[in-house]
Amino acid sequence: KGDSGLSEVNLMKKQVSDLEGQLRALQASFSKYQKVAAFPGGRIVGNKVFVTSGYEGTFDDLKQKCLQAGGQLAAPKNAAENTAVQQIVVQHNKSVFLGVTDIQTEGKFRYLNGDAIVYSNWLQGEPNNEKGRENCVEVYVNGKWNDRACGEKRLILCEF
Ligand code: 289
Ligand code: CA
Repeated sequence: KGDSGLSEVNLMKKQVSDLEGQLRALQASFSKYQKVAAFPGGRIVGNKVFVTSGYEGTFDDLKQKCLQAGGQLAAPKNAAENTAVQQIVVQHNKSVFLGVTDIQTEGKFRYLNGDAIVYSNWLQGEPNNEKGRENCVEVYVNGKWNDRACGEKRLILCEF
C-alpha cells in the first residue's frame, strides 16, 4: 500500500498542476475576449458586458435582436452600470431603449423577465406616460431616463 499510496499522491499532484495550467490558459483567454467584447465601444461592468452594433429600431425589434445574439436589452441595475450605458449613449450621441417597460401594468416598470426594477434614474418629472402611450424607457446623454413610445426608433444596446 505504501508505494501505491505515494504514486497516487504523485498522480493527484500532476492532475492539480495540469488543472492549474488549464485555468491559467482559460484566464488568459477570457481576459483577451473581454477586451474584444469592449472594443471599440463596449463597456464591461463586473460580469456584465454592454455592446451596441450601431443598429437602430423599435423596442420589439431591438429586443428580438439582442435575444437572437444570446443577450438581452441593456437593463442597468446600479449607478455604475447606468454610467456605462450613458457613456455608450454619449459616444454615439443616440439614446438607447432599455430592457424595462410598464407594458404589463401602467406605471409599474419591470425588467423583461417580469421582475420589478431595483434601480432607476428618471429625469425629474418622468415617467409621465405622455399622451398615454409611453411604455418603454430611453436613456438620454445625461444618463437620465425618460419613458417613451415603444414604436420610436432608438440605438440598440444589448447586455451579455
Ligand atoms: O412625445 C413626447 C416625447 O417627445 C417627450 O416629450 C418631452 O420631452 C417630455 O414630455 C417627455 O416626457 C416625453 O416623453
Ligand atoms: Ca416621458
